[in-house]
Parts: sequence; C-alpha cells; structure tokens
Amino acid sequence: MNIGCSEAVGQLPGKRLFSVPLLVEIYAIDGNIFRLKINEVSPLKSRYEVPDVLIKEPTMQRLSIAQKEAGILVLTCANEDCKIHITANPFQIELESKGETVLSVNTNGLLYFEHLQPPPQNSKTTAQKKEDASIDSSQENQEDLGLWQEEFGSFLDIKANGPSSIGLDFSLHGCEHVYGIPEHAETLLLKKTSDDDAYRLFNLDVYGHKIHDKMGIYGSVPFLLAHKPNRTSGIFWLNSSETLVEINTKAVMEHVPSRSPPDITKQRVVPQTDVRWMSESGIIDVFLLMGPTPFDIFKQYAQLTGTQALPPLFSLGYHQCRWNYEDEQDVKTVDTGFDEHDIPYDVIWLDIEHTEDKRYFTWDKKKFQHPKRMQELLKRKKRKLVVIIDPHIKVDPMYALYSQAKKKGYFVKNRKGQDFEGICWPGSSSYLDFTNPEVREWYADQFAFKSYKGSTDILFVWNDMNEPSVFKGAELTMQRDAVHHGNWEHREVHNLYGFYQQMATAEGLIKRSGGQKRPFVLTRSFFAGSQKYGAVWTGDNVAEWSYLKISIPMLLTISIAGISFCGADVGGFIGDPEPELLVRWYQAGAYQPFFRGHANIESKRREPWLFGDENTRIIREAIRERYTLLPYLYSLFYRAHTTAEPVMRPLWVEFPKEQETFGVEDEYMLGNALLVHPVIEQEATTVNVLLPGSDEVWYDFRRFRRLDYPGTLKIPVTLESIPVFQRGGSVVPLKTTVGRSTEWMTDISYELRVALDSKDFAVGELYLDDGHSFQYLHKKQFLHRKFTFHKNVFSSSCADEIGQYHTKCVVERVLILGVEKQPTSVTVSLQGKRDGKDKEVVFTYDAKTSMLTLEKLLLNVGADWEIHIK
Ligand code: MIG
Repeated sequence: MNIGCSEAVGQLPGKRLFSVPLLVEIYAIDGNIFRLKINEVSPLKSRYEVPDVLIKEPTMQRLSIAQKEAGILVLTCANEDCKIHITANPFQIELESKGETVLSVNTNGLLYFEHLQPPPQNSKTTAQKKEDASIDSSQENQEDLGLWQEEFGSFLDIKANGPSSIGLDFSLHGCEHVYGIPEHAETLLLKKTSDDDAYRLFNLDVYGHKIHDKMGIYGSVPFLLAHKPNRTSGIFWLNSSETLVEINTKAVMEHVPSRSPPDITKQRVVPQTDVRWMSESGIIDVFLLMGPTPFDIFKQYAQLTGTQALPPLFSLGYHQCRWNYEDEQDVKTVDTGFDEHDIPYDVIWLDIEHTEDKRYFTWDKKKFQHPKRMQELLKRKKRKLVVIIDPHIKVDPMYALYSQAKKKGYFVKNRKGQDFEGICWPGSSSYLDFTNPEVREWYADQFAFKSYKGSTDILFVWNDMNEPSVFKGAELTMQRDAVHHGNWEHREVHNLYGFYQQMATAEGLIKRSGGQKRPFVLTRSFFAGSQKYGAVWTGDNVAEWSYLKISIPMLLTISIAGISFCGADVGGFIGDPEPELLVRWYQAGAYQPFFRGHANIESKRREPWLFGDENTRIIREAIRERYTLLPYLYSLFYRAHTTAEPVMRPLWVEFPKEQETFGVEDEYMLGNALLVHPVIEQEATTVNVLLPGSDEVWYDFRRFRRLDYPGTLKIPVTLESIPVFQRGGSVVPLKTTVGRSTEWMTDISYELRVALDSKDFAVGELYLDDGHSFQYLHKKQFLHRKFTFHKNVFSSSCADEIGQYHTKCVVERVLILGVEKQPTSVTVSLQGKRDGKDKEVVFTYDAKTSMLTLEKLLLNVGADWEIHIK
C-alpha cells in the first residue's frame, strides 16, 4: 500500500533549498513479513534496486484501514494479529503484533535520502570533463564537487550520479540481543557500536583479517536478527552497496497497560536496541520479519531469499586442499597417503598454480599434462577433484576466454568506457561482468566438457577472489566508478559480485550434466541468497588458537543468515599450526558443515599423517567420526534445504527462553540433537560446558554416560576428546563404520542412537537419496524416515509418503540411552508381516550407563518396523 509521501530536503548548487517528494510503500507479505520501500517519486535517473536476490515477487496481503485521521493511519493485516501505526509528523511507523509493539521505524528520526541532483556547474559538466577540466575554484563549487568525487589515497572516485546515500533507523523493543550481518571476524552477539566503529558490509579481500574487527571482509548478508525470550524478529536490508550498521542498546521506560484502576499506568524499565542502517546508494527496501520463533524467522528469510541448496553427499565428506598440490604425482601421492593411513577423504583440491599462468579453465602443461588421466584415477577411487576458478581474466589476446569476452564486451568497464583493467594473479586482468545475464550464460557454458578441456564429471569448482579482489586497487577492490551492465556503477552492485559468479558457476555445472547432477561450488564472497548456489568459507584465517576460537561464532552468524553450508580452513590458512592446534582444529571441523583442511603456499606441508603416529591416530579418529555422522548431517542439510533450519545453530535458537544461552558462542547445536563444545584452548584439561534447559536430559555422545544435572559442567578432556552431547528426546542416525570416501559407504549399515528424555520419549529422522542427482526433486526418489521411541516401543515409519527410494541398506544396531532397567525381552515385528512371529532380538544392557544395545538387527532402512522392549 502506498501510504503517502515524505520529503527529502536538498540543496542545489546555487544554495537554493528545495525538497523532493519521496514515495513510501508498505506491504504486508504472507508469512508475517512487512516490506517498506522508500524511493524518490521521480528521481533524475532510476536508482538501483537489487535484482536476482529475492526468489520471487513476494505475495502480498491485503491491509485494511482501521483508523485514519489527520497525520495518523492505522492499518491491520488480514489475520488482524498485526497492526501498523503510521504517523506523518514526525514520520514514524510502529509494527504491533498481538498487542505488543515489536519494532518501530524512524524513532530516532534518522531517515535520510540524498536525492539525485544535476551535477554542479550545471549541465555542461560531465564526469569526464570534471576530471581534467580546470574547475571553478570558488569555495562553493569545491564543496559541491566534494560530493561528486572523493579521493581514496591515490584513487579518485567520480560519482556519476553524485551523492545518493540513504539511511533509516529501527528500534527493537525489549531486545538487547542482536545477531547476524556477516561477515566479520567477530563475536556471535553483535556489539554496541561507537563513533567510527559501525559494522561495515563491504566485501573485501583481507589477508589474515584481524579478529574483533567490524570492518567488512569477504561476504555480506544485510540481515540482522533480534531476540528476546518471547520473540525473535529480523531486519533484512536489501541493498548491495557499501552499508554501515550502527547498534545501540539502551534501557527505556515502558508503559505497562493496566486495566484497574484505569488511570494509573505502571512503568517498567526494558531494554531497547536501536539499529541504524546506512547505504552508499540505491533505495530503501527493507523487510521486517516478525517471527515470532527463531525458526519462523529462518523460514521467513528463506521465503524471500531461498534455502540452502542440497549439497551432493561427497561434499559433506572431508576435503584436502593446499596452495598448492604441485603436480599429478603430488596429487597421486597425497591421495594414496589417505589410504595408507586409513583416513577417509572425498576431495582433493587444486589451487591457482595448476593453471597455465593463472589462465582459469586451463592446465599447466608441465605439471598437469594428463588432467583426465588424473581424474580417472581419482574416479576409480570414488573421489573428486575441485579446481579454483577466479573471476579475473588475464589480459592476453591469445587466451581464448579473454579474447572472446573482450570481443563480446563482457568485461566490467571503467568510467571512460574501456574495459576495466586491474592487477591480480595473472598480472594485468579484466573482470567478467557477472551482473549481466548474458555473461553468466556464456560463463556457464565454459564448464561444458567440450569447452573446458581436461575436465570430467568429477571436477567441481572453487570461486576465490570474487569480492572482487584487485591488487593495488583502493582497499584491494574494484573502483566504485567502474561500470557494469545496464550502466550501473560498481558502487551499486559491489556486494553482489561474488554472488553472481557463484550463481553462474553453479548453473554451469548443472548445465554440463544435462540438468542431472547437483553442483558443488565453494565461494569466498557472498551475499544474501548465496545459499542457493553452494558453500562458503571464511577465507584467509591464521594458524593460531584465536582463529580457531573465532571460527565458531563466525560460522554461527553465517548459518543464521541463511547460509548453512559454511566452514573455516582447518589448521588455519596462514602460518604453521603446532600439532596440538591442528588436532583440535580437525576435531572442531569434523562437526562443522563444510570440512576442509587448507594451507598457504608458504606453509609447511600438513597432510594429516605428518605429525607423528599419535597425532595421526587422533586426526584419523576425528575424520572417521565425521564419516559415521554423515547420515545425520545429510538429514540436517535436507531440513535446511526444505524448511530453512540452519544446520549449525546457536544455543539460543534451540533454547529461546533460556537467557543464559543468548551469548554462548563457544558451543553450539548441530541440528536439534547434538551439542558440540570443541576444545579451543591450548593444553586444555577441562572444558566448561553449558547444558541448557532445566528439564532436559543430556548424554555424553561418545561414552553414553547420562549427565544428570543440566547447567554448567566441568568436563575433563584429553587430546582425544571432542566434547559432544546428545539431547534426551532425540534419535541420531549414524553409519556403523566408515569407507574410503562417502561413495564407498552407500551400503554400510546404520546405527541409530536413541537418547531418551525425562518422559522416556525420543524422536528423530533420516533422509536418504542417491546423493548426487536431482532425482529426489524431479522423481521423488528419496527416503524420509521417522524414528520414534514411545512407551517402550521403538518404531520406524515413513515421514514423507511421496518419497520412494530403493535401498538394500539396513539398520544393524540400535543404542538406547537412558533405559532405567534391564529388559526381560526385546522383540521386533515387521509391519505387513504380522504373522505373530515376532523375532527375538539379541540385546545387552549396561546398568552403569543405562544403555541398551540391540545388535544384528538387519532391518531394512526403508521398511516399517517396531521394536518392543519389555
Ligand atoms: O590471497 O588462490 O583465500 O584460500 O589458497 C591468495 C590462492 C589467494 C586466497 C584464498 C586462499 C587461496 C589463495 N587465495
């Protein structure tokens, strides 16, 4: 609904005050979301509105007018739970849900909108002329010009449209805990900002980025979550130019409505968080997500930007990377090393040195003479290859990719209209303009087997340097006045550049398989919605304990901002980890969504077996544990894909009423069943683990012991320990053993880990499909099973009748934790075979751990069955 006009005041060069009308639009969107759009009614040129991030035009709901008087408008939503109060003077909007004011807009009056103006010196001045022409040196003109061009060191940024920034403030009532807006090497809980210290969203290549810094690094998701015990809400600021976010929490007096006596209003002190967003350009387009639960927020955000793509199963295995694996022999030796040391792994990676002088899509002719042969070897071992493909293209007329793109005009231009050239790995380079759909299509075609010589269907892709990184550029990135498709300046689309490259790459991989296979693409730069195209990692971290520690809140923040498939370089990219740190990092990574060991070109070799037998053994254990956990992880990814639940979640998401969890960032939940507290301190002998929830029961995931008292426990640890706890009430599906890679494990049987809650109940699920194709989607070839323990019956039933998938795989073992006394008999009955012949089951009971073990079950994982315990 267009609710009227506000005004932006501006100044013409001649110092004449004038104002332009703004159009304010408010929409109610299905699913408890509001959208607020503010733009000039008739800007001199159209202003940038972020395309391609929303997965569809949101479905709008009717708003009806509940009250209308001079300067006041009250609107109600169809369900009448929500009300919007709008006042004209001062311009403010309040969103109310179920009688509670959740969020208000412009409370601090910080709405601003630099409307477009004609350039100074009237019409005869164009950006180009300004650069070289001698400029009227009167002070007035200098000031005006100052708004049209800015110096960054030796760089001059000429703004084609002049100043065009925007900003607005929001107040979150009753909230003092806010989260989100990755990417920063920062705590999970967002901090108050002081002057010059706003959270910055501006994608940059920051080698060895500092910890506890609000400056932007590789990716940006302008999505903030606010939480208080009875409600989670969210603000999604859809803008891809440089954005700053200021946060201020304060205590305010709130009126408590009381009925009797009517004229006495009580007051109480409540927290309030004010969040101010500012962007360099574009329009104000903001989505206000009303929750009320954390999972509602995730759904609402996914409704706008999409869910996590379902990864191919192999990509959830362990990845071995380094800058660089030198040549084919090196690849072969490392690959064999894993077998010799009995360590599973799925993917070996090649960094930039594998190419012919950093010409992507090519191979170094000496070191990688027979790329296909190398891939065939890996394929026989049921493993994959990932190669790096950066967005910069070497300026070299002999390089087909370059000359074609040049001829077609596919590069980003500089402000003079020539191809932008910057320095990057290959030397002088131009940058593909991925914002152009035609360029993306062409780029996607480069992945076709016949175009990409030496590639096979086990080759997948890694997009790096896509902030974009430009050596010797201002802040190591592209000039803001570079020009993209549609004549948009780089400043408008900056934070979207990496998003588009990953989009085009993922499309290319799908296309080359004739639409059959799921892609895998890792990207360093990302934006809201990148989850649809693959995985992200946190870039160039350092082999120091502090970076291991910060990786947890960084990944949690990325996860709640919609991108579940994320990880940090295991071991730390820069430098050389001491063995203890490396071991601890493997243990942490084994329980994180994307699990890749990586190292800098200057770092010593660090394949898992290079640190002595004992460390090799412990790393092997951690990686093997990851592989046994894959059925659970894969099922979590299916949930992320279908219902937008983050795989890795902050504790508060699972325990939204427990205040003590709100700031926890040294442990987290993996799904709703496992609490993980990685050891991140050097020479730790104990860790303090918070097991939340007063009526929860927790079990040690590896020793099965029941931990009777929730609260903070001091848990002794050795170098082998990975403190993981299973929540009572859950069932976790595992594999009984591991294979050399995920593909070797298809037929390995399952173990179900059942952990009873205080009511002797548990429920869990398993998702299963072929692991690599889109048949789960197009032909519904999948299994989705539900396991329930209730009244001493453990049963397997179908969770989704639509899915069909044939498997010979069986459940071999069931471990039930928290069984009070030894049963006298355990029998199993297969549904549909009710011939009265229930089979006896072999069981053992351990009174010390109160664990019941059922073995040699051989129950088909797709069948319905019941196990009766008496
Ligand atoms: O700054 O391609 O973050 O993972 O190994 C160096 C070489 C460029 C940065 C990536 C890193 C990768 C490296 N790249």
